[in-house]
Amino acid sequence: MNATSIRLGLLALTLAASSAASAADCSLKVVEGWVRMPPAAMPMMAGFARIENPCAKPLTIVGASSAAFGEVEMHETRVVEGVSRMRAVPEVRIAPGEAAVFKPGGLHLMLMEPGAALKPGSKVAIEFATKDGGKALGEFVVKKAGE
Ligand SMILES: [Cu+2]
Repeated sequence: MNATSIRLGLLALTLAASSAASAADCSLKVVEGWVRMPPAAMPMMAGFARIENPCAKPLTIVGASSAAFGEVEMHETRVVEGVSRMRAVPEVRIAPGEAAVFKPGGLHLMLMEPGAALKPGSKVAIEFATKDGGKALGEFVVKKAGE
């Protein structure tokens, strides 16, 4: 092996390392997060947010979790034959430069088994996991229903 091939080998290694780092640096951005507090104490509540994908590749949310809740699921509300129903959504794929909007009447986070009693104005953190092993943390403000 001569000196030139060693240098080329090092250059290739450096390039591979830097592209891996930039891929890991890019993750979903969670904005405008809020939790809807039900009018009466309930074992579950709903969370909403806008989740943006600023990365160059599609990202797929495969789950969410929070220390404030026993379990977090992704759900979608749909009106079927005049009746509003919701179903669990195992994955949400977001194209590069696009956003998934979790909002009342559509996609939402189902927040089960709240731990401490939540008060309007308090904040909870919810973390999203993507298929590529990435994570994104979002801040959610608790609001009263109807606000
Ligand atoms: Cu639901």
